Amino acid sequence: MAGLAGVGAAPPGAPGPGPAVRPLGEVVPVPASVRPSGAPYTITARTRIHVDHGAPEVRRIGAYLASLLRPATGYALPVTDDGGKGGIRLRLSHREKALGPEGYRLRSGRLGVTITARAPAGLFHGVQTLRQQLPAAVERDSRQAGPWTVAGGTITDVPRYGYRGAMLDVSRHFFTVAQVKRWIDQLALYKINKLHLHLSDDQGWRIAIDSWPRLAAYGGSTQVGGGPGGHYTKAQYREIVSYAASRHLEVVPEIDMPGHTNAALASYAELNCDGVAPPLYTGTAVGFSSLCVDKPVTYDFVEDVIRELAALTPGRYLHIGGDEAHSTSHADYVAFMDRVQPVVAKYGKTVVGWHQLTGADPAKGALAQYWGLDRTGDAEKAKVAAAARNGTGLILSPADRLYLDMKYSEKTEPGLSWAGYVEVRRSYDWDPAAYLPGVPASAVAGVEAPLWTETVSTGAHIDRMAFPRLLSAAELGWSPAASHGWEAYRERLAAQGPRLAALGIDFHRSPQVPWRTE
Ligand code: TNX
Repeated sequence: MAGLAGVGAAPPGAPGPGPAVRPLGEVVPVPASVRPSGAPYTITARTRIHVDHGAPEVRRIGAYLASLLRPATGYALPVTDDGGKGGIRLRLSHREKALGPEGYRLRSGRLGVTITARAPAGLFHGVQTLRQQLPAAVERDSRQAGPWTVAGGTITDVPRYGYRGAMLDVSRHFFTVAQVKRWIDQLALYKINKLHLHLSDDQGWRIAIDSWPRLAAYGGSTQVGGGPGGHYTKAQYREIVSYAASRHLEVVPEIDMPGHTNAALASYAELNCDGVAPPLYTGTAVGFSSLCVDKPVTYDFVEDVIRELAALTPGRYLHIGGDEAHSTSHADYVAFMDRVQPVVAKYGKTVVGWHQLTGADPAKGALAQYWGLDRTGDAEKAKVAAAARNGTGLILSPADRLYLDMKYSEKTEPGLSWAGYVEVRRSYDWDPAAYLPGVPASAVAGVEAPLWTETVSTGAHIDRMAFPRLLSAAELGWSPAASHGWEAYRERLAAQGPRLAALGIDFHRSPQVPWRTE
């Protein structure tokens, strides 16, 4: 990429007024086009944030930007729509068709920085780029020394894929609303736009369902290892959804079925084929539970859950799981999916399922989430590819690339290793468009990095497992294929180290990355 060679860089260790100016485009994910030119812009005590007149979404993004910059700069940074030149400007322009729903242009020069987008999400992503152009100290929550300088030039940026997701499994271990909000803020910094929440599994049911109250009250009362578990009330869940929306993320809720359902089966005896409720489960085995595919009550249950969840979901997708249904016969699995997918459509949502769904008949418009490995057999890959050629979109989450719960190496904790060890280079160095043979590029909706939590039980664990591998998923999902290259990536990643540290994220200091200090 042009222009990354040390714009304004001071010699290492040189005394100076403050941190060197970060070269334009030294951000993750790398922008589609970077043209350094002209003088830089320095944010000062007099800087104002100008937003379009009469555009509440733009004003909200302006206020969000101000709240990011105020603590460390100590500046007032008023947000204003009363005109005036210079400073930071956020503007929507419906004529900028090429920027699409998420793209933006950032122009920086002596007098100011202007971010232009066609839609609010683009402005929000442009704000993340502006943030990353500033010194890492801007992330600290107390006043720091400046200067707060942004290199001069123009970035024009649009995402490669519309689906750029991260998953949090709140079932194996429960995480609080505050922990989920922190996760959302971390995802937003890297332009992730989907938050997939794995809300139910054998070990816990985490969302209140009014028509089946024991699901959360009893089915949510424990977790892996036997802790107290927990669940979200509907009000708490709405709070998560609206916080995500404020960060331009769409929540994709998952109720995993027909397998991974012990928490539900334990809560209601009638859901079991033999009418006997099993005990709650706090281990980590998979594949032992199944809803009773022949019982009418199963479909009352499924419809009630989908109806209530759809009502909590402004987003387009509802994930119905469908993985590892080892205790369901193939015929039952197909019959179950044939009945359940239309219910999702009835409540206005689009089906997402784990890629085993391609072994049944995916509904029109459904997305299948591939979680196989490089070494997954050709027959299974071919089944997924055939579905893709038939119109099923794919979300790629190869377990030996993007599973954030895999250990980095033999020596790192926590984590599993059934898909192998996944160091940073492995998570980054592959191409979603070429990953599965026989899949048309247009069938790839995007990528997602799932964080399963059998071994992940604290906020510090989340930080260490997701960072820095989450950034691989972010860059694979956003940046153009032509920009892909490990050597340049690891330098840009290295520059994120001080930022992550300033955010209080205790990330994995991978030996593959020449981490910088600032
Ligand atoms: C496989 S991926 C699972 C999960 C586990 C995960 C652990 C998938 C759809 N199923 O149930 O938590 O591996 O890595």
